[in-house]
Amino acid sequence: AYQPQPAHKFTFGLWTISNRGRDPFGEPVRDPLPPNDAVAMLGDVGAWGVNLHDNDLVPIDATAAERDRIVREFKAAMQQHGVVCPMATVSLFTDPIFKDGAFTANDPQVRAYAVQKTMGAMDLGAELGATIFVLWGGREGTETDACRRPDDAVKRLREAVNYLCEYNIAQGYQYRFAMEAKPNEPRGDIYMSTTGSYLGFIPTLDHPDMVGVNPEVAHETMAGLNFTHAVGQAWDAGKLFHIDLNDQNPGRYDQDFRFGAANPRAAFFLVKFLEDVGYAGPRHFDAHAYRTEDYEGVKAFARGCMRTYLILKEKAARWNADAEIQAIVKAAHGDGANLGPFSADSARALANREFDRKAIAAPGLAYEQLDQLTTEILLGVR
Ligand code: XYL
Repeated sequence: AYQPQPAHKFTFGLWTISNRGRDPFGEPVRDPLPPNDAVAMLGDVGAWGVNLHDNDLVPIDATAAERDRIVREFKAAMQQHGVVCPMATVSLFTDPIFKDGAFTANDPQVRAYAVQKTMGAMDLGAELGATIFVLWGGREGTETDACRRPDDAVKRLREAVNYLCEYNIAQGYQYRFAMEAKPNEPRGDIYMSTTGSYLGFIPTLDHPDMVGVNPEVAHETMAGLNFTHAVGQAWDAGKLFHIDLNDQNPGRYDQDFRFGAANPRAAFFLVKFLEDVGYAGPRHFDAHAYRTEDYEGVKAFARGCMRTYLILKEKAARWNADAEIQAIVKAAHGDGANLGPFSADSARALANREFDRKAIAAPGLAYEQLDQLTTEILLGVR
C-alpha cells in the first residue's frame, strides 16, 4: 500500500532533492548531486516527474554546445529512469544581476535580460516536454519602498508576462503559466504576496486564459493564511494550474518541510480538497530534507512526502464514506431552496419572507463532534 504510481503524478524539483542544506548561517552539508543522478534517485523512489529551473540543469555561463550536450544527456537519463518533466521554471533570483528584482527592476537592461533568460528557460522546458511554466518572482520586491512605486512594479510585471505569453504563442509552445506568490524571503517584502494577489492580477493580462497560479503551502502559511482556502479560490477561478506541496510553521523562515511534517491536519484538508474536486495536475513537492540528512535521508524525505499524501488520500476516502460524519455534514447544510437568480418578483418575495431568527439560530451544528471524528480518523482509531 501507499506505493507511488505514475497516475499519482508526484513530482519533485531538481533543486529539492539536490538541496545541499546551505542556509544563511551555514555551509552545505551534502555533496553536489549531479542532475542525472538526481533523476536516478527520483526513479528509484517512484516519483513520476522532475521539474527544474534553467540553472538547476544548465549553468548560467554554459556555451551553446555545452548546453546542448547537458540537455541531451539529461533527456537520456529521464528516459532511462522513466521520469518525465511536466514543469519548467526560471531562476530570476540567484544571479547578482537580479539584486533589485528581475521583471520589476528599475534598470531596463535587467528587465530585458530577465525576459531573455525566461525565453531561454521556456525553450529548455519545451525541449524536455514541459507544458507548465512556473514564474516565482523571488527578487521582485523591496527592502525600502523609497526605490520605486509599487504600482510601477505591477505595470512592469504585466508587461513582462504579456511579452512571454506572446513568445509562447509565436513559438507554438503549449505552456500554461503558473504564477507563484510568496510574502517575503529573500526580499524584505515581495510584490504579489499571496495567491489572491495573482488572482486579481491575471484578469488584467492580454492573455488571461494562458495564466494561472502555483500556490505553495509554505508561502501562504508564512503569511498566516489558510492554504486550502487559497487553493479553493484558485480552483473556483479555473486557475489551479500547478501546486507546490511542502509544510511550514507560521511565523518562521521559509522552512520547506516534508509534506505533512508540520501540520498533518491542514495537509489532510488540502489532500481531501484536491481529491474531492478531481484536480488532475501534478502533485509537486517543493520541499527539502532537514540539514541533518545525508542522501539516504533525502530519499527518506522524498518517499515520506509521497507516502503521507497517499495516506491522507486514503483517510479522505474514509472520511467521505463515514456515515456518522456525512450525517452531520448533511444536517449542517439545512433545508430550503437556494436564493436563485435576481428578479423584481424574487426580490419582492424575499423582502416579504419571514425568518424565525431564534428558531434558525437555536440548534447546535455538531462541529465539535464532526471535528473529533475527523481527528479520530487521522489518529487511526476510526
Ligand atoms: C522558493 C520557491 C521556488 C519556486 C520556483 O521559495 O518555492 O522554489 O517554486 O522558483
